[in-house]
Amino acid sequence: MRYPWSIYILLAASFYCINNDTVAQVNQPPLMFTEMDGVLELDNGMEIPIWGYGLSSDGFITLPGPLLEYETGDNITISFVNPSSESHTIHLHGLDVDQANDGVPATSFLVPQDETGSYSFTASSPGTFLYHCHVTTTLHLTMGMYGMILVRHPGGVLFENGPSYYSDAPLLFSDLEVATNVAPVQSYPFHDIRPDYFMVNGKSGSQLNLGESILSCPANDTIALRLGSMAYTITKLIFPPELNAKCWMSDGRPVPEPFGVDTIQIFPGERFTILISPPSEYDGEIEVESWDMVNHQLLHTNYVRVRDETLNIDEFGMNNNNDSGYIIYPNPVTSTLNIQSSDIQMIMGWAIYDDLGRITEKGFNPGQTLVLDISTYKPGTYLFTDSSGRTKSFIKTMD
Ligand SMILES: [Cu+2]
Repeated sequence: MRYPWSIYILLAASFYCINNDTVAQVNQPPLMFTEMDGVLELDNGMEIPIWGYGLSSDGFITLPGPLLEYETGDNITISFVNPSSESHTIHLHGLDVDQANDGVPATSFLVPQDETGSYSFTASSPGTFLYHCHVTTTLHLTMGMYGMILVRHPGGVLFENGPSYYSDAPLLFSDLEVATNVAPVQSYPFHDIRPDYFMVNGKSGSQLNLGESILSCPANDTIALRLGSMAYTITKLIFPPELNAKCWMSDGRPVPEPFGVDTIQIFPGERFTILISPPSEYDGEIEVESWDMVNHQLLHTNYVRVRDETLNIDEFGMNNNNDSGYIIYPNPVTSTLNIQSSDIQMIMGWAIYDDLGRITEKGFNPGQTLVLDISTYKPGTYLFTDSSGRTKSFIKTMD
């Protein structure tokens, strides 16, 4: 049913008035902010508008939003400021929060332009959770307003009487309709979203085959896949048998008896924790299929690459001279590293990997130069890489 705009404005205004007292002003800088002026680079190089969340300390929004990590027993307040021109919320999906703090406009509160809202709750159970904006939800979701929350026991323990593992790999599946992002206001009615772009952690296709998207651990060690879906489609994962995939948690809670899986379907809003153990010399892929929920048609397949960590060194060609796109000096370096794009392309998202393929440091730099203090790095060979795949290796030495 179509309503005139004025009805929406009236409804929004009434929610705000009723709950005005719960829109708290906080003294410290808010943890998060939201903006509607972001840009997502698609796999084909096209740039489309996104809305989203970012950390106030970073000053930029990302898709997905920042990964939030807590420990059980933490008394958490997520405060967020909204300088954007529309009202937004943060709905804490799957967490044990009371109604006033759950970010659903009708029962909680809206955060209008230039207001700060805060959501308080205690993290009660370890698990994988999601957050997203709950205002005109289909539209604000396709625009990119979501992220993942990981909760562990104190000390970083996920399973109190269960297995330990090498690292967490958060994988947030989502999709969008390009035409809606390009012209969000005209996409009326908002619920009619037909996704045509499919992402894992905001990346798709060849973007997933770059450094930080590849999941690595030592051979026969274990990675905990923290899976969650913010998609409009059904996400179907197909695990190669060599990975010995085992499901340990569903919807943020342990399953009664962990079970082996070769495929798993994740519906919108669902979460799973699946442990995988790549054998020695393993280099393969988990297939991520996106299925239309109405027509049951396969719309897209992405691949998440999993690799024995020791293979990363060869992959990066650390000792070869095939770097491209950057001038780095001095090299070798002891403390101050100057990084300069060798053409007009800006650096944007960047990461530095050590010789085991682990991320040492990462950031976002919308400029052509970057100066880093790397005095605390251990001596060794490192690789600087950016989100468009340009790389440059350098050697860190002692003073
Ligand atoms: Cu929103």
